[in-house]
Formats: sequence, C-alpha cells, structure tokens
Amino acid sequence: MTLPPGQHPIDGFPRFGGHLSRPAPAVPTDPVIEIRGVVTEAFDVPLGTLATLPRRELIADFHCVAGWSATDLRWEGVSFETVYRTLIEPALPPETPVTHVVFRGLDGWRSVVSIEDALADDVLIAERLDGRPLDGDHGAPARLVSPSQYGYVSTKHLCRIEVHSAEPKGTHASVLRQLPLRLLSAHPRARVWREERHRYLPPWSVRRVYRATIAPIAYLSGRGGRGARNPPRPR
Ligand SMILES: Nc1nc2c(c(=O)[nH]1)N[C@H]1C(S)=C(S)[C@@H](COP(=O)(O)O)O[C@H]1N2
Ligand SMILES: [Mo]
Repeated sequence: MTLPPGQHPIDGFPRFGGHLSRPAPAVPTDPVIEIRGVVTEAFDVPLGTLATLPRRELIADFHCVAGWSATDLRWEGVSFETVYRTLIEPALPPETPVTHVVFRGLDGWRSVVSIEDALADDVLIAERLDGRPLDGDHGAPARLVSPSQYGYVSTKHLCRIEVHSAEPKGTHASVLRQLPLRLLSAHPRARVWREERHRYLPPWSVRRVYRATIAPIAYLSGRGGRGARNPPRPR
C-alpha cells in the first residue's frame, strides 16, 4: 500500500479533531445546509435535497495532518461540484467570481478551500460511510470529504457553505486560532501528496511532534464519541 509522504496506516477509523472530549453536536430535526456569502440572497438547502441529486460513491483513504491514514473508506453522498453547479452557481449575481469556499460545522469548526480544490472530482458531501448513515463520531448528519487534502479540510457536521470572492481572513480552524501557535495555520491548499501540512512550517518540522499526539487525541476524541475504545496507534 502506498501512502502520501509522512503518513502511517492506522487500524480502523478513529474519531479525531478539535472537539476532543466534547460529544458530537446534536443533529437538528430538520437539518439544513445554509448557503451564504456572495450569493444574491442567502438560502438554506434541506439535507433531504441531497437525496434528489445524482448520487456518488467514493472509496478513498483519509489522511490526518497528524500523520495517521485510515484506508479504504467507502463514502456515499453527492459530489460537491454537483451541489455547486445545481444549487449555488445559479444563485450568484452575474460576473461574480468565487475564489474560496468556507465549510462550517455545527461545532464551530471551519475549513477554507480554494474553489479549484473544492470542485475537484473527489470532493463529496457525504451522509453515509461504509454502507451506514454517518454517526456522530464521523460527522452526522453530513460532512465534507476531500481525501486528497488533509483531514482538517473535511468539515464534519456540515451546516453552512459560504462562497467568497477573495480568501477570507482567519483561514485556520477555530481550535488552532485559540492556541498561541498561529504557526500551525492550515495550508491554503493542504494537498496530501505534496505534504502541504501548514502555511508556514516545513512538513519535516512537525512530523515527529504530531506522531506523539495521535494516541492521546484519538483517546480523548473517543471518550467524546459513542463508547470507550482503545486508543488507536499507528502501526
Ligand atoms: N466539525 C468538525 N469537523 C472536523 C474536525 C472537528 O473537530 N470538527 N476535525 C477535523 C480533523 S483535524 C480531522 S483529522 C477529521 C477527522 O475525522 P473523523 O473524526 O471522522 O476521523 O475531521 C476534521 N473535521
Ligand atoms: Mo486532523
């Protein structure tokens, strides 16, 4: 199996992220994805609408910037390009360029993706994983999945999509903004095969430190998930 540079395979698929021990946010009774930004008028897309668009299945590995990779996940949902072309593009005023898309989660997580990366063939809004509806661990009711980019791009519990005509400020995830470590700013492209882990730091400088954080973060995130589990370790 070939993984991107600096990645190590992990057994299973841990719950991971800035939420640590916090439980997954409650799923609203009638979940919607809010469409905001440079659209003529803000509007909400009921999640049920995704079921009416052409469906897409994607089998891909998932790579966290901390260095673990979960292999062969089977996602089902709608390609982001389909959502963009069908629902968002028609709502833009004429001559309005879109350069960046912000994906926000119910827990306050946010990721910023260039329009080019967001429209790539392997970017999905997924509601199913390995044949089952997404659970709270992995982003219920729906999440972004962009497997060619580091995991922090793939916002779970997706509740808002914002389209922008310039790179929005404060592009890194909220958890990183709280730390004094602004150095850990997300990379604006975050492509795993180019090891674009961070905007300022060279990737080799963070690999070892990150590896040491995998087990504790997975352990804490697991406690906020559905049940106790053994902290996964890189093989
Ligand atoms: N809403 C939300 N999305 C998120 C995160 C988060 O904390 N909250 N963490 C990100 C990070 S850093 C990773 S590696 C993946 C982990 O996805 P998983 O928990 O399904 O393994 O989710 C990403 N999306
Ligand atoms: Mo991550």
